[in-house]
Amino acid sequence: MSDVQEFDAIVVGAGFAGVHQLIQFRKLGLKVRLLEAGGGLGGTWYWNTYPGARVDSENPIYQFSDPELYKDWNYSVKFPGWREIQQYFEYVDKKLDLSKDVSYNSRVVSAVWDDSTDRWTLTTEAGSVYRAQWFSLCTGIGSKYYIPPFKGLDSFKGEVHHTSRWPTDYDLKGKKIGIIGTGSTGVQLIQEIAPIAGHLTVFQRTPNLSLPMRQTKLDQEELEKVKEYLYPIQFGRRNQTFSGYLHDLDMKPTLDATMEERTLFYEDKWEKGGFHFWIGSYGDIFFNQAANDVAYAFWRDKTRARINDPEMKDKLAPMKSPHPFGVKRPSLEQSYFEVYNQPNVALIDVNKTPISEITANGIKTSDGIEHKLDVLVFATGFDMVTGGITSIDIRGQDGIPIKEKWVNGVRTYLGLGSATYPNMFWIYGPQSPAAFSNGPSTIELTSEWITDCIKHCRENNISHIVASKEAQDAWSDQLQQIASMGLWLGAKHSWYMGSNIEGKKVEILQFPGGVPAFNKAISDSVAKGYEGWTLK
Ligand code: N01
Repeated sequence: MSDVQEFDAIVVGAGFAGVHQLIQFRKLGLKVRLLEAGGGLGGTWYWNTYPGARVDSENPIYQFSDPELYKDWNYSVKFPGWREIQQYFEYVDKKLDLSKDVSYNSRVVSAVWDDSTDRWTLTTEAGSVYRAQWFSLCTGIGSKYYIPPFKGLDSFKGEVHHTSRWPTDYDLKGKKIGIIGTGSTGVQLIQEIAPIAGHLTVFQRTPNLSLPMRQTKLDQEELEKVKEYLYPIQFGRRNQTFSGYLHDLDMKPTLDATMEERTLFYEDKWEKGGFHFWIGSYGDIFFNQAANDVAYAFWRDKTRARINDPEMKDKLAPMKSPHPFGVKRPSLEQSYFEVYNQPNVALIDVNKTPISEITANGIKTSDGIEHKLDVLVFATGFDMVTGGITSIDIRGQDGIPIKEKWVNGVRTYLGLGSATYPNMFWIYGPQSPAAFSNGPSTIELTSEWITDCIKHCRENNISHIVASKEAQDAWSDQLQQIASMGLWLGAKHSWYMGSNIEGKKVEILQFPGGVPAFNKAISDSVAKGYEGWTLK
């Protein structure tokens, strides 16, 4: 065994969450090490560099809220792409000299708790060993990529890529490309490469109810003029809106609005773009199927008008919604639906003609057709929300790996930690608002909670804190109840319910009650003397 390196706190993962924890822990005076599997900062934005990868949160809220950081930084566009977000992380790194506390290319494979010393021991793939009292999992919701076990997977003779492991400087011009998957990743990639592909065949299982992004360039001079007074207000607003964005739900019931009012309201949201038509729209879309149907009909009619071929209209924007609108975070698109009007783009509905096998030359569907390809792209997503945590062998007080504990369902307290795993927290993970919210909003909120908790423990001679089983059961059950009061369970054929991964328990994985309710729950626990936690 190599020498053990001792720290107060270990953070795993260097995306927004991990970087925020590193900054916070340093401020608290902790000796901290951040372990990152990749070769740089950025998390999602380090790994996801496929053409068109771009965030769906609009400026300024996709950055840290610290004025010291935003005063010298502006994005060039409202919704920045992966390269610019990587540059943002490089800027933050340089400004705060972060990398000296980061071990790159260090994938953590195990974490074991010792009750006698109140310490975690973490081991990396390369065999390095770290020990610390506090352990913060910042592994994100989409770090473990997924390729479905198609028959003949290894027989394809062309190039195969999963979108989250994209090769650098890769030229797809003129190639015959097949893409499986039309989630947010598929949408972004498809609209980007359709214009340059020789031929593009898209294999779709669920139509993507994607909204117009309405990208714009940002006026840099204007930003400089407003940021000093406007940004603090905008960042302050994040914990007050349902999803941690600047716009919020309108709680007037959809069907109480007259047809005229509703049309004007919808048109306004539609023209604003981004998530205005989702979390800036009527709030009852999440609870009332009739209201949801009206929103879907508006989306469908707008979308069908952009597609020429009647069959294509039915595949991409069917008359009946494939799932309640908005219970999955919508993707934002720029030209996604128009690319299907191009003669070089084909769309295969795999519900009608499932993929029967991958062959040496391409993909064979159940109608016997072999779709010949040079390149096969898997935009098939991830073992979402839990995968980053369960892929580490984490053993707590009873020595049972967390992966085993969660086989019959995820159990957490406040989406922050789990019973029998003391001094271990996570950010933007299971049973937190995660993808139902703007990343940095929930991340900063949770990261500050964890930091304050550690500060409290240190000031009060408490060496360990762990969620009680009763509190955990209450939170996990309440979360499923909230979900069943609304329409969220209608996303049952997707990662939102864990059903994209064979054998994974089908249940809602994230807290759907909104950022203010989440904030209230985690704050109330503190106000009541860390109710639901055992402190020793
Ligand atoms: O992954 P996904 P993703 N046969 O799981 C299909 C974030 N993100 O990488 O929908 C055929 O959503 C699957 O079909 P279905 C964002 O939170 C954000 O796109 O399960 N198809 C689906 O179409 C997002 O939600 C941005 O029926 C199969 C696709 O593959 C999350 O990451 C950009 C299949 C997978 O879609 C994941 O997005 C990108 C099979 N056997 C990602 N198995 C931003 O804009 C799966 N599919 C910020």
